[in-house]
Amino acid sequence: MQIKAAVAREAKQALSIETLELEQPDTHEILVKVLATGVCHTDLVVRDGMLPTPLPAVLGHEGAGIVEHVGAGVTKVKPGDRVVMTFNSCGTCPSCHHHDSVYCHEFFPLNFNGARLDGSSPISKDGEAISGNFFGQSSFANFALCNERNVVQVPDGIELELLGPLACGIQTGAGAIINALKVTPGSTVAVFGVGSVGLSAIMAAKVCSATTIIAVDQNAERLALAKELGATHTVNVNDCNSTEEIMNITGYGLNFALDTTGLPPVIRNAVEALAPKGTCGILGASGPDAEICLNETHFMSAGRRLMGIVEGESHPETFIPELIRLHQAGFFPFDKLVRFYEFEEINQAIADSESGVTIKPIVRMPH
Ligand code: CXF
Ligand code: ZN
Repeated sequence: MQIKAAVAREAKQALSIETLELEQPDTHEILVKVLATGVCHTDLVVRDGMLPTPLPAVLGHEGAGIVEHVGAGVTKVKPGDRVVMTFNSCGTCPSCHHHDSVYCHEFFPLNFNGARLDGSSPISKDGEAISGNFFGQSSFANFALCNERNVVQVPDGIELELLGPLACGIQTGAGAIINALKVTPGSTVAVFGVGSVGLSAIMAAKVCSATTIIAVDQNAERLALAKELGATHTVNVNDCNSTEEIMNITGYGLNFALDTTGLPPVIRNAVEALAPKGTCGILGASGPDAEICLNETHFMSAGRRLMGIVEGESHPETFIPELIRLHQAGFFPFDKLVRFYEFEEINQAIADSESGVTIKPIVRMPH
């Protein structure tokens, strides 16, 4: 079938809106009529060639829409179901068997190869190969193919167009706090970097009843929003040394730190602000050459921990509906991060995300 898609053809360049060919679903694939897709920082990292998806590619991995058609072997969803599309996983490796599909042994090939595992891409243009299947979806398009393993049904009673980012950026931040760090009531938490992932983490820390929640950033407007969403303190790194300021606020340091920047010097600051037995989570994609430098004695001698976290260690089928319930109960107002754009404005959405004007752009697809 023909689809309208935004194609990344060159690093750092605008996406071009083109008409492409999309294959019909294979046995375990699902054709989704995409209503809206969030823009995630990872889309831009891939566009710029820092992760291995070959260009040209249809990116987009926070898609929400309605099941249009399913492959012959699909039992999980049916045409008409409301769904979001999340990361893909294999279902057969030891991690998938242990219900830990975020750490699927095939996570990178399945989500970043721009093709199915057999090397085929479901997208093409007049015989030209175009990477598809990005995060098992390539949802910067009005139709996308996903898989039984990365489709998640969502309930009625909430605007479907709002829900795509729950399937990546928002579950990444909230899940890091709730599922991975398991922030405890009464604890001290700091979140370094308060973009969409960091602000989701702030809201989640409040849900977990942390008593001290510190937002660390250099953008005064975002710090103000962090306060509105649950931060008890803000630290602007333009005005002070974050470690000293966190020590002043907490007295002895952090039980939990979460770095959302992926920047090695910021990660070092986050670890330096940990209390004894404190844990720092990291989740940013900083490219293949980033290395973290820590002081060995400081890190070792007080039992401090550093933890890599992918997609908030979420089990999307239960965690996404849980986030929706929290939202409906007023405890997780993630809609405050969102601004909608029309499909023709996708490059403006990306520019506004890069400049920081918009925290979480969502692009509505044309039909
Ligand atoms: C990605 C970041 C790089 C590691 C895998 C998960 N997050 C999605 O945007
Ligand atoms: Zn993402």
